[in-house]
Amino acid sequence: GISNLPNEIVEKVKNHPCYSEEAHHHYARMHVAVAPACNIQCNYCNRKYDCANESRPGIVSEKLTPEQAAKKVLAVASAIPQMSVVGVAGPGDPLANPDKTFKTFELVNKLAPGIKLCLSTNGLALADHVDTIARLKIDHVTITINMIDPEIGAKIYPWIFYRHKRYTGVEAASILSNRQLQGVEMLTARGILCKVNSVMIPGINDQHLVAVNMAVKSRGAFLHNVMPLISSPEHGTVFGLRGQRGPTAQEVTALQDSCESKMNMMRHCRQCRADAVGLLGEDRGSEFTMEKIMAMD
Ligand code: CLF
Ligand code: SF4
Repeated sequence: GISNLPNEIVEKVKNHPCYSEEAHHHYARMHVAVAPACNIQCNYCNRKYDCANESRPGIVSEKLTPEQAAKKVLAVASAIPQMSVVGVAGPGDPLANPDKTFKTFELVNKLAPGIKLCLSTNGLALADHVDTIARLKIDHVTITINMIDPEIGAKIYPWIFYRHKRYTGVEAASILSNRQLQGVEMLTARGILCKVNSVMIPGINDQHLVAVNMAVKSRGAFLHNVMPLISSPEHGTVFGLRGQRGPTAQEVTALQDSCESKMNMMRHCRQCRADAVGLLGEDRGSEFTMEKIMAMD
């Protein structure tokens, strides 16, 4: 539970449905899909799901401008009073679209003060934006970290695009890993709550995620969320991981158990869409398309 945490942290998590297991029964979140571009390639990506950008069936998210996103936030906030958090989590990487992402948060701060802001990123560009994140009072940041060993990373990430240059293989994974861990350190040094999501990929990083858990805990991450790779033919193409199986529920639980003694583990993640609206596990996004919101005026 959250009751044994310091007061300032309890204040930050008590109505955040992902950071507090208790809160997820009562508080809702919404994602606004304002961030189409990405600066890396994950082998498991198909850009429909977030905030670990999973691969599942579904329609492509409705992409919004920051102004449309703010309008949608106001419409949802008045229809769903339990909506406490607005997240930008895709469909690409929010920090590969910094102008759109931060403009959206600025507008939400102005038009709907009191709503918590949440950001999910692969971490490559994070260190460049920590000042802006702090200035806009984005109190919750999720980084998807799947490895700390670049040899393993090379099997997950075919390339990254960093400082105007494309990198591949072990070199790419090494840059990404250094940036991710630096990002965790910079956020926690500022008192910004940092959650780490990891996608569990059997035979690739499943044994390794205990080491990832220790690395992020020692750098001050608040919560670790191990999520299963979702991979089956009916879920469509998984970029670069064709034929890769996902872990069983038992395998995920066993890994969560072996990390639990060291750090808070999130066990109620529902692997949301980049435009999800509502309580975790429910998706009311189709009630709030831009077309319907415009018709509400
Ligand atoms: Fe969204 Fe992610 Fe913020 Fe939550 S989702 S950006 S931290 S407000 Fe939550 Fe959804 Fe799991 Fe993400 S259940 S996929 S952990
Ligand atoms: Fe896809 Fe996200 Fe990976 Fe980018 S960071 S390739 S959007 S899963």
